[in-house]
Amino acid sequence: MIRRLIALFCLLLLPGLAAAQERVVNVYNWSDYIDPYAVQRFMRETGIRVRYDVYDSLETLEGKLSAGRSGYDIIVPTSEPSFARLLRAGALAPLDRARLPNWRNLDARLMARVAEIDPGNQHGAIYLWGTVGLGLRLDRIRAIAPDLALDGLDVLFKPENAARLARCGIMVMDSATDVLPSALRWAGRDPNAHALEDLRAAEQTLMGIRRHVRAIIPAGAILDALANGEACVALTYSGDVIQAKARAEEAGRGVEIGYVAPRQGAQLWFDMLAIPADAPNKDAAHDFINFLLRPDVMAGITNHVRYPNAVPASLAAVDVAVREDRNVYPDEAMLAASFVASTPPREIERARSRLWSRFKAGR
Ligand code: N2P
Repeated sequence: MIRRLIALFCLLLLPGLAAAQERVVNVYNWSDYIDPYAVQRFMRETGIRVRYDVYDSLETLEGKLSAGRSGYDIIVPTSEPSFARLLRAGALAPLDRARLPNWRNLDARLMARVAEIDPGNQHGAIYLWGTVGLGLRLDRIRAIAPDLALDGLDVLFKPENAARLARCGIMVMDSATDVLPSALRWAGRDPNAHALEDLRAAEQTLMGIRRHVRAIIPAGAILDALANGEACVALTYSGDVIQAKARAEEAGRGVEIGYVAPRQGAQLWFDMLAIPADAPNKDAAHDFINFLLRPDVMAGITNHVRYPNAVPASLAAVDVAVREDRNVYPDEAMLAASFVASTPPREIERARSRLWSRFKAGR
């Protein structure tokens, strides 16, 4: 009898106790930006439950964070402008290195690049990085415009090219932050210039092709559109194109996708693992970051999402085809030609977002 009572007691009480002690980490990351197996493994190995939400533009991430109390423990902002801006606003927690033994796996040269905005790398570790460029549906473009040189942003931004390719689907990711620098560079301007005259040049570039653009949509939707053949030319993030290429190959319906990094020099970006200052589960967040910085885990992520990481020891376990793909890991010449976005002052940011609204509306 007593034993049965104890059993009943345990049955009623233990789940409650377990729930009270359950550890959780709330992750807010880009869409299509992790190996699902890594998340499963983390949960299995640590017993920490991962609640996972996604965004697909810096505008969305910053909007969520600037309202405060996002409830997230991990966010993945691009070093500039978003990470820099959040840091300046006091919205990021300093990282406790004592809880991050795998920090030593990080590439010191890459981390030095982001130390310019985060002295001593106190608030963030590079997760993945990449470029902004064009996803092209090669089979259709070859049929429509066999003579077209597919080596840079001319394919999209030269109005006569856009006109030729319009009927097979031109798309641009919906992000002023990650599109304007490439438009400025193509227009022969400093990609980080923000005099009114420069913004006007960027606007002219975008408006010049506007009527040929079928969709200005979130990067995640562009990935899908490339993979299923609906997009023919799309300005978006490198690894998203390479993921779309892999998906299209798998589907085996003859959709052939290629990535082109702008010949004039591509926008290069670094996405940072960071913890919001008001994160409710900072311990679990540190455990999650430390787990991601393991070479075997990082290799699985790069293999899955086709973005380079900042853990050199992971390379040995990265598939040769991914490691040797210059669209994933740019070579020295591509890196030398590339540029990194800076953080525009607030009033310029407003002018840029008004410009973007006009581009979206087409007037
Ligand atoms: C992932 C998007 C890559 C992040 N789908 C761009 N910083």
